[in-house]
Order: sequence, then C-alpha cells, then structure tokens
Amino acid sequence: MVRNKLLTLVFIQEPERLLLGLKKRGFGAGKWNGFGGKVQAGETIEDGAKRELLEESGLRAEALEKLGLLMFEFVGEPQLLEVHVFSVKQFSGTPVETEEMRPQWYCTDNIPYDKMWLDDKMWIPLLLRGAKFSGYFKFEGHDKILYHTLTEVDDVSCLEAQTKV
Ligand code: 8OG
Repeated sequence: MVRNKLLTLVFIQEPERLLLGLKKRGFGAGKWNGFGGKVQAGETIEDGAKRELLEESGLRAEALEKLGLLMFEFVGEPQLLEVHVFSVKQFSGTPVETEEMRPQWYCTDNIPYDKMWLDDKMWIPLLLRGAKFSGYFKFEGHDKILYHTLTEVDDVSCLEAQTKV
C-alpha cells in the first residue's frame, strides 16, 4: 500500500481579508494559495504547519484551528495527497516575500479563484465562514476535476483521511 503524502495548508485570516501567497516555484507555481508543505519525519502535523508558515511567509502562528481535511488523487499517480487545512487568526510578524511565496492580502469578496487550484472555489467559501469540511478531489492533470465530494462536518479532529471513494 502506498502511504498518503502528508501536507499542511495554512490560511491567515482577518475579519474582512485573507492572506494568500503567489507560489513562485514547484508544485502549483503561478497559483495563489495558503502557506504549507510536506510534514517532515518526527514532526506533528501542527508543528509542520507552523514551520512552513514561518518559512514561507515570515509569520509565527499563535494558534492554529483545524478546519479541513482534503484528499487529492491525480490520475496515474498512486500516492494520494492528504492536505490538512488550518486557519490562523492570531499571529505575530509581518508578511515577507520569501524564495517560495509572494504574500498579498485579499478582501474576502475578491479572492482570485481564477488563479488558484480549481477546487479552491468550492471550499474556500466554507473556510471564510468558519465551517469545517472534508473533501476528496480526483484530478486529471492539474486543470480538470473528474470527480469530487465535499461535506461540511461538525468536528474535523476526528476525521479519518478517506483513502478510497
Ligand atoms: O511542498 P509543496 O509546496 O509541494 O506543498 C504543496 C502545497 O499545496 C501544500 O500546502 C498543499 C497545497 N495543495 C495541494 N493541492 C492543493 C489544492 O488543490 N488547493 C490548494 N489550495 N492547495 C493545494 O497539494
């Protein structure tokens, strides 16, 4: 059995705006996204989320709230991506451009969905209203979703990653 690739994704939220970063290289380059990446061996998912946030934006999370669990399958790739999505409302520091990301605040009614991953327009509205969610997206290439599920849940902490649909 192939293990899921464990990833984190952190969104810095203020009441009327969301901090996004333009990914400058690697997977998803050219797209606006939250901050995150691979969880390293020996670290918890939360620690990985905080580390990636600091490395990519210069911001230190004071508190993380787990909002979502998203699974991604790419046709032809045996490994599923298991993405743990967090919201951060308390943080310290000022966003800085890093090698990987160019940060920019967006008003919540002006999120650049046409320059983001295709699935984001389905679940970011849930994140913006503080709902918790679980989803599964099957992609063909990076620009076509063949199948998806998306459900609001009461408690994301007891969600198990879906490994099949
Ligand atoms: O380490 P790397 O930069 O490759 O990590 C990939 C990041 O992209 C990680 O934060 C998880 C995130 N990510 C996906 N798929 C999707 C997606 O469909 N939408 C969004 N918004 N982020 C995604 O891996």
